[in-house]
Amino acid sequence: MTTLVGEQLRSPLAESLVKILTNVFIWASNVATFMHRRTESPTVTVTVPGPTLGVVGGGQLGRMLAEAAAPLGVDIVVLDPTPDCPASAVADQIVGDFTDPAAMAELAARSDALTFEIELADPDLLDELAAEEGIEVHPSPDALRTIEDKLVQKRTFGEADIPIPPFHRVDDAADLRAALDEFGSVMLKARTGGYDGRGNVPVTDPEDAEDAIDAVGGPAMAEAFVDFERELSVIGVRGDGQIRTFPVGENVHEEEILRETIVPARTTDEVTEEADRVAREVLSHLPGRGVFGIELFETAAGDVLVNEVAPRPHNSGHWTIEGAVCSQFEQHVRAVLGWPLGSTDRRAPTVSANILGTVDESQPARLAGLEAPLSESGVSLHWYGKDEVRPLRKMGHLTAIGTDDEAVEELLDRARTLRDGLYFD
Ligand code: AIR
Repeated sequence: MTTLVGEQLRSPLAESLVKILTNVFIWASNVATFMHRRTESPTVTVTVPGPTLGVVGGGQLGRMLAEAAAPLGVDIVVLDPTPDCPASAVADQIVGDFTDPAAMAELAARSDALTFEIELADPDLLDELAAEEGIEVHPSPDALRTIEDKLVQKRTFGEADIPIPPFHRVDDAADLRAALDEFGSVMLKARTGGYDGRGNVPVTDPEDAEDAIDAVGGPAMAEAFVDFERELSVIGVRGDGQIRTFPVGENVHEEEILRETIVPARTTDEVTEEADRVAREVLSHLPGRGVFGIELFETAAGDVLVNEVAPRPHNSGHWTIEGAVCSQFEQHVRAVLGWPLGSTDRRAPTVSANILGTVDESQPARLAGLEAPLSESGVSLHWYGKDEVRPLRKMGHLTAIGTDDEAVEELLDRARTLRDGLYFD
């Protein structure tokens, strides 16, 4: 009987029938999978005009966000107090303070989702808009609250057993002297508001305690001075149920200001893996979707400690525009809107070099010497469009893409030489 059925099936008519039935089955299961996916996660659609992302802050980060959003069909509107802020060249701008409720309400009214590119954004106002207008805000204002106060930030990570340098709360000179007594040298940091080295004062001598307290000008925290081997950073992104990290970068700072980022970092595989692990751990304690910049110290013993975290795209991730498959700015737009994330893979060894305000006094910004970088293959210029150059202000950056044959030191030298040939006249 079995043999008979087998022989019957081998007839041409039966074989065609089996093929048809098989195809119908495959088609039906494809439809079922598709319908299942549709109910699991909504499909991404764009319209004209596209979805609008409202951004608190319209500096260079807002500008590069808008540049990345355009190809996705996403419009950007920024809120910034400076008329004609850098982002306004590529996005709509509402001129207003970050803490002005009416300006924030206008931003929410014009947007489908809200984010921020500066820690001066007000988490309470963002929470109110989320509750009253039902607008999504990413990252969560709670992540901003944790990060904007450096003492709260370090306490949160310390309680989560994330490796950090030891620290103390400092409200007055006596607290600072106690910290010096315990740690030897410290970095005194304003708890809020400081960035690009502003609000950070290194202190070793207890005699300097009063002056240091005056210099930070408010509630502070003192961190044991870390004699690090090198500084690293990881740009991480949390999307809708996904977490991705970019390859680890190595950062060169001078006077507390980032000068260059080198990818790949010149460190061991073990340290690279540990940096990625620590960064993912940090991300798991910061709610909401979006890009986070995690700055780390590598100690002489090969340990990795968290220095500082930013709840936004970060200067040390600018290399990803040319150097990675999907940049930190595009990832941020995708993440905030709940869209699938892009690949964080590196395309090539990459160095980014900041163009800082190499002037003694503020003056109208006019950058000269651009012939060389513009003539060089694999080098890109990003000018932020700030009309005034101030001492050490971030005015733009150069990115140099290399090949796996070229030592990253040579790429770094090339980027530095091109950047150092630029001047404000
Ligand atoms: N920024 C925000 N936090 C740290 C940095 N660097 C970026 C944001 C912000 C801009 O710097 O894009 O809007 C402000 O730059 P400036 O030079 O006007 O202080």
